[in-house]
Amino acid sequence: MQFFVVSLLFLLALLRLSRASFYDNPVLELPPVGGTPLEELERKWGTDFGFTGITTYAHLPHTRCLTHPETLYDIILLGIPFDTSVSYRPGARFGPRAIRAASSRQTSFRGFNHRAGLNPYTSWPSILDCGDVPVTPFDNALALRQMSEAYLELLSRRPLSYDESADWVHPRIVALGGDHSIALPALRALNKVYGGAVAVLHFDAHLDTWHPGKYPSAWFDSPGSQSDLTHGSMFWIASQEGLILNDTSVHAGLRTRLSGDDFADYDDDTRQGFLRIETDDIDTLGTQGIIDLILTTMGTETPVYLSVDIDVLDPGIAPGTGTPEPGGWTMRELIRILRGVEGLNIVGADVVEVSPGFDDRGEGTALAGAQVAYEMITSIVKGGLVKRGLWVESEHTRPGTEKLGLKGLKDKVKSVVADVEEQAQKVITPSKGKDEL
Ligand SMILES: [Mn+2]
Repeated sequence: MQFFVVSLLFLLALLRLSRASFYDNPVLELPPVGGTPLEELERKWGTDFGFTGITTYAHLPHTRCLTHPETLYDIILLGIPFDTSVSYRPGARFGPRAIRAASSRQTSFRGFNHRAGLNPYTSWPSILDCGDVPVTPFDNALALRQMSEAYLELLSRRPLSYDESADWVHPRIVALGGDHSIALPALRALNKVYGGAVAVLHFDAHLDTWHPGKYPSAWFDSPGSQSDLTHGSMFWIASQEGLILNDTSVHAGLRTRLSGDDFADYDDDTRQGFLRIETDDIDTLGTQGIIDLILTTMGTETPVYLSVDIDVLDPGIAPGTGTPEPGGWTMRELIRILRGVEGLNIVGADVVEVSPGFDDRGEGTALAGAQVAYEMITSIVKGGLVKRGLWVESEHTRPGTEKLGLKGLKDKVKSVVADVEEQAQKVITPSKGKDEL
């Protein structure tokens, strides 16, 4: 009997030991965790892998905000699946769900943006995915009314982190298009809430400031009709309505063909007050030159609507879009420029024209769209920290990667070259001449 008890105890001890760690390595032991049963459930099952869960943008919590005014927020993702004013390939109505799916590998526990030095999802604001505005595909006049009303409704709500001294009196909406004409209802709502025109920073291969009559048509005889609204005319309409500041707005990444035999489209665009940065300018100015040009034109105080048409990228990178134009920027260049202008006062943003039916099988275009939204959210969150005086640059810089400046960079290159030469010298200098062997 005694032997039996001792054996049992020994067995139990063995079992206990064998449970200690999968790797039998005490360092990997997790500390004991206390808490309520609810906390225990959350601890066990509360996180997702990239591929699990109901699809929201970056696994953010979802509320159908339009019908739940009691849910407060600071920044929201809002799908606007409207695509019935495109001039070529339709399909951007599926953009929001494609961007959400492509954002799956973004999670709050691995959301640290190393380029910006912060994790937007664990920082100060409440960020929600508010789902889509249910827009009619049958009637563009009605759709425009629906989009304008929805945008205004959500923008008018008091933000959760309301703070007048930090200029945080309205929430920020990052809209997922949809075709580019969704920028018109956004601008109408922003003008109402901010009490005046805003500047537009517009990344696009195309101008989108075209007069509706620039599409030659014998049928164009009634200005102000529903057919005026296209994804190439919405900024013209917005300019006519006085929604866009006409001395501080910028196009970036232009490479569209122009109407007719001359630069008349550019002249029209100039009258609407846009500075034009063409795709090719990156070769002469570099990304930093483009960043400087944008910041000099727009400043850091002017309220800015940041609008990114995914066709600003090269169609080799982002083929899933309505009106592709060869010869565009790379995603790396776009990220660099977006990060460079993070100091702008962004009051609203969109990423549009992702049309997943034309995307590659690796969902490259949707991935680019998801990344653009992530960079936008990062900039808005960071801007909020700066406005609150909570951003200390040195605390957010990875040790060893402080900005070197041009001289520092040259010195670093020189020292690397010297090292390589020294190593090479060792390799190619034989200890004995061939003849001596
Ligand atoms: Mn566009």
